[in-house]
Amino acid sequence: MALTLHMHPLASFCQKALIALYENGTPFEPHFVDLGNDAATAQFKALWPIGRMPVLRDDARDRTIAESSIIIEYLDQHYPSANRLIPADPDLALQVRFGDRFYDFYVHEPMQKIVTDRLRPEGGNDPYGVEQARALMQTAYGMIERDMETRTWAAGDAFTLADCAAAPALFYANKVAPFGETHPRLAAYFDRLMQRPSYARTVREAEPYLKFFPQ
Ligand SMILES: N[C@@H](CCC(=O)N[C@@H](CS)C(=O)NCC(=O)O)C(=O)O
Repeated sequence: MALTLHMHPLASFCQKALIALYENGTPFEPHFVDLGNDAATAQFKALWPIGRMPVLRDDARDRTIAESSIIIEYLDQHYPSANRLIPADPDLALQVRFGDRFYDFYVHEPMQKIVTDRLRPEGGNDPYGVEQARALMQTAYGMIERDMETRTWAAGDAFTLADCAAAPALFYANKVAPFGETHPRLAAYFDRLMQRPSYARTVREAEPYLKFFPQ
């Protein structure tokens, strides 16, 4: 198998890459990384010293690709399929890349801040940072609510890279800052994401591990 995805099914940024792979039925080997295991962590860091998942290894082209957005761009360039996740039209592509950045920076990262704060050792919490993250996420929710008045997917009528970014970000954001009661159009968009076969499969595969999510 040419492509190996170093990942964990529970990890939200890994889910983002998985959605892209499943959208296009791209053959790949999943390699689970257990960051709780020192040997596995050392092996992973030999591949990508930053130590954050996902990482795609392409043996056929002898390339190691990190960062979920770049992995999806790479797949779109070198393993393209029917569902292009980045449109050919440059203006549309810019809109899609903007959506990807928006969900990563203003939903996904604040969600991670809230979740990882729960895992910090006693005395190491950052309540002010968490409060800021919550405020940022609420602003993002409001913007999505407004955008979803006229859109089916994050960047328009087609499912794209921006939706790959949105789905896991919103899945976990909804657990730490639920939006179902307050943002109906965002909630309807999230339902569409949950019903998308590529994401439904990703969530199914994460289910055995969801008990490890810090509630
Ligand atoms: N910007 C990176 C973020 C990757 C990331 O934060 N991955 C998390 C899992 S969702 C991780 O590996 N965390 C482990 C750690 O921080 O030690 C991307 O888009 O791939």
